[in-house]
Amino acid sequence: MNYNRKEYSEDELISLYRAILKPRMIEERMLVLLRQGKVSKWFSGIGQEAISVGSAMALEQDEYILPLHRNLGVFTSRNVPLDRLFAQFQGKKTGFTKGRDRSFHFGSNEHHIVGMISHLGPQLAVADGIALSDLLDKKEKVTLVYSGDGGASEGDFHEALNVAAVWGLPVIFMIENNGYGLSTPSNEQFKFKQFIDKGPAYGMDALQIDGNNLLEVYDTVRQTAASMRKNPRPVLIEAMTFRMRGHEEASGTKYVPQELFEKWAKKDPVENYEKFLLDELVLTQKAVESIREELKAEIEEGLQTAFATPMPVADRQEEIADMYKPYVQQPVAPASSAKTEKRFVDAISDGLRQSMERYPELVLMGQDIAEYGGVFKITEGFVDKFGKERVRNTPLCESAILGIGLGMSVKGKKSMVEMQFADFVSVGFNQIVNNLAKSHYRWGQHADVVVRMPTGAGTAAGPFHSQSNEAWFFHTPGLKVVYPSSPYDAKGLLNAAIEDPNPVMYFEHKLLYRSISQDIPDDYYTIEIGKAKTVAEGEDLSIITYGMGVHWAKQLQQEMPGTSIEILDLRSLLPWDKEAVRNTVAKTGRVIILHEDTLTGGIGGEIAAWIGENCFEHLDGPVARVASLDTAIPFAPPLEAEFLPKQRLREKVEAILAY
Ligand SMILES: Cc1ncc(C[n+]2csc(CCOP(=O)(O)OP(=O)(O)O)c2C)c(N)n1
Repeated sequence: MNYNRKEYSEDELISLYRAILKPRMIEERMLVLLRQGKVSKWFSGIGQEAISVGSAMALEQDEYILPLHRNLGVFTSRNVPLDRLFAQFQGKKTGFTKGRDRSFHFGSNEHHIVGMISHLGPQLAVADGIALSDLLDKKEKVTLVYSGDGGASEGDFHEALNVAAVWGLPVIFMIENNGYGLSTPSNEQFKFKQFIDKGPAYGMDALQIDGNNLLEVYDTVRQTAASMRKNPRPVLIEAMTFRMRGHEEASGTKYVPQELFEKWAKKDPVENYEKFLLDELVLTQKAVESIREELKAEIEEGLQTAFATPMPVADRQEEIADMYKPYVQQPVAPASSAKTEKRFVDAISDGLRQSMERYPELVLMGQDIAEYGGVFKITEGFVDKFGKERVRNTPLCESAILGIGLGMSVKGKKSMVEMQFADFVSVGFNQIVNNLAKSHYRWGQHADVVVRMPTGAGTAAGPFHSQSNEAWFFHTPGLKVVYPSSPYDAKGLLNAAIEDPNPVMYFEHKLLYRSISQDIPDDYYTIEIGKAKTVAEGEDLSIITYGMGVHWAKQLQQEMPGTSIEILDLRSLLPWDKEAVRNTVAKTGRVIILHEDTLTGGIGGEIAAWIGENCFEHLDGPVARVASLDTAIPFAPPLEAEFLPKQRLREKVEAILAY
């Protein structure tokens, strides 16, 4: 192996040696512990350490790194204390996730590391978000993120690289090409020859390096990062390497030809570097021994501390509370009584504009939201007022943009991501339910992201522009879900959602945009998330609903003047207002839960179950649900009308009243 020491001092060369030896020695110890049954799972990076170590050592300490499952060397190079690292591997509370996630699935802002989720690819866009924040704040920083050759097949890889290229984000995409994704060799994973061919296709520079040559990795990343700080842009680096052990220790290596091990053993990154330093007389055998002794003592001490720490004791309250960043909303009242009549769509726009004024750190991202103003014109004129940096047109990369939102939260920013239609959130689903929703619980990093979604049917827009998909998110702890039904609530809840540091899914019904209007305060105000509103008082029966359901219920109320119907608008679905539900059930004793979403697995099921469990003594009849048919949403208006629950509401009301 050819090492070029260039102008690097002996101290630098030796510190690199210590840095690469440490993860190797930890791993060797881990393999012993694994055989003894003291560690449950281990993803080995043996043979690939030069990439983690060389690249991590090349960056400035406060530049973020987003490692994967073979990047132990990133954590050790950033001097993560070994007792905490081992406690993390053992599920101890003194680790980085309070025992809630395993192995390398954690981040530490103190060390400027954001760890992976199991899905691999989502990590890449989070790096984009961190880099975007730095770019907006004019900090001359780079962000480094890793991908395996297998993980690079995921759509997330394409989206993250594409957005980074279009937005000129200073991200180093380090591809560790070790020839296998679990047991699948490269030729069954992708057809192209090498990853550097992909860089120019995205419009970014790409370099290929010997990933086993510590100095080559270090020097390349140093130089690349220096140039990127001055001239922000993404760069793809393909590091050629080999995984000397199985995918994880239990899975074996039978599928890998023996010759490959023999070939790559000769290129061992630790042994070769050590030999180089000995040959160059930078190190003596004695110095090697003493460094090894020192590291061994550090590792043993860390292990002892971690093993001596007891397993966590579950505290139910803490477990539930930690799903969210602690935050007590203080509802803001409008500063004056001035009001103007606004349509639903204008109320949303008004709230968004005032939140932009209030939070300079808020960035809007969505397709066609800049000069074009969004397909529903909610951000019309925003570019002139706030500039293109804060009102960002995005490529059709929903998943990446949501991941970017998380990355921006790491840097203390707020983001609002507009889905062009709620239906399209499905392509960003993973980022929402696995990354944004779970991040605070896992390692204490909140996701300060609002996802706005034009939702609902009634416009003859067919199966993919009409869906009600709030139940997908209702079922996901860590998210908040709000769904206003009036211009007043739309503005107040949007402001509240943006203020809240947690991820909030904000549903806005398209059919309401231009069909309803109301006098609403001109000033900024917020409405408490989690509080329902009684929109009509009644005695005979309660309709618990939200969104368009509120309007259907109101219409029915007018059509049945002899019946006293109470209408409770939930407004927030997660959390939902159990107290208000209890009160209305206690008052009328007869309940219908109405929603536009399809019946099975809808929110009505949960609320009905809760009422059955908690308000049984108040009930004078069965808890009924009225919802859309369990089908996709049809296009033709007569079919759509049959799909929607509106026409079935009266019949159900009469049945429950007659019970
Ligand atoms: C979305 C998803 N699919 C599958 C897996 C299972 N899995 C974990 S690692 C891995 C192989 C990854 O290969 P590569 O990206 O080349 O990284 P390497 O393990 O070689 O370092 C697979 C299939 C996963 N974690 N996430």
